[in-house]
Amino acid sequence: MEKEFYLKKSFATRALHVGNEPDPITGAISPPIFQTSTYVQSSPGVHKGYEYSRTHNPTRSRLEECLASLENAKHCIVTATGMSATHLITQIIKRGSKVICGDDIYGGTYRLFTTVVKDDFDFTFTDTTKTDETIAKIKELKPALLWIESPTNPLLKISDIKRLTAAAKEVGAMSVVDNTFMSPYFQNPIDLGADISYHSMSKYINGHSDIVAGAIMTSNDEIASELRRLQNSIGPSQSPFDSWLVLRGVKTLSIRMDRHQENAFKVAEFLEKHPQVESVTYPGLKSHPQHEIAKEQMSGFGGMITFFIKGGLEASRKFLENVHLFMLAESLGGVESLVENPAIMTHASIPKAEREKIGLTDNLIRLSVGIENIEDLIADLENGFKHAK
Ligand code: P1T
Repeated sequence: MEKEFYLKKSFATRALHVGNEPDPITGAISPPIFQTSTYVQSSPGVHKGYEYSRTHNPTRSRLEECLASLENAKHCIVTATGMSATHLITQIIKRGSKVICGDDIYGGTYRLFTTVVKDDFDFTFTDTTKTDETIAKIKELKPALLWIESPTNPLLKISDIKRLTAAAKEVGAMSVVDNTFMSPYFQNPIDLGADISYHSMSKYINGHSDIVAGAIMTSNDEIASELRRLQNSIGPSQSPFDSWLVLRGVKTLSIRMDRHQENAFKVAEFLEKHPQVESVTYPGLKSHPQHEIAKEQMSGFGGMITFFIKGGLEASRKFLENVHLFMLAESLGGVESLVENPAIMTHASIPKAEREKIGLTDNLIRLSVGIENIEDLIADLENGFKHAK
């Protein structure tokens, strides 16, 4: 069947079929893994479009096609990790430029921006949920790059992507939305005006906690070709086997996201009523401060929840030691439920004073709600609370 046939189908069908066309040589339903570093040429410079796997690999190309279609984008560049994708994006920005970035972001992104490329750019971290204030800053500073996470990791703050990316466009800034928490199933930032939708694919897109990977989607030809040039020059390319694993994992993205969300709603409602919980944050709850924007720009609310446990760090530690289905580990977005303490684990690279300024305190617990049976999950949380009294 022609590629065009699959590209016109709905999300769940595209996730399964785009890039997954049967192998033209053998008819294999599961696409081959081109585990090769190089490609034979019939004469110097005469080849079939592939020269070296840092630059291109047919298995990776299939994945890139699939992911571009899921984000309604023209292009996708897949990288070895989410962080290497972030670094690649910074490399297309002119040195000395200003960058406006959300003040609640993944700890590794903060570390990259504040310790690795800190002398290359002039960073301003700000609460991008304050739309008017942020637009005023964009107008005043005229940055080259606007970097938003929405929802944020870990506080699940939601920014108005349409208004902020429109303001960025007006001053000629490139806008990037880290869409890791929603996946392309629940949010499409490019449709909302962003130049780039960025993903750590180590999370929902792959969904099985067995690889690390990143993806950059864009419909801007210039940005895509510059990113490809830099990908080839710097070399953060994904291995063929990992590309194949993601191509397999993404097939079930829609049903996984539906179940993550269904379970997360029930867990959030359970936590909201729990006497040992100070407060709970889930974009689907009416109590979420940006619930209205969430409803407008997302088609679902995802599987991530954060809550503040009563009793400080000690209660948090006891809770975390006594949940078992929710495994205590960094990362998120896999089929299995995970739990962690961001202040000690994923966001430890942010100085304590900075963390506390944005409300990321030691009693904050982050849940990545998996697709297990919901009664089992709630019983597991109950057991944690029982020990945290
Ligand atoms: O881990 P890596 O694939 O390199 O992706 C980095 C990254 C980027 N953006 C967001 C929103 C992320 O959550 C991450 C990785 N986050 C974790 C490992 C974590 O536990 O939060």
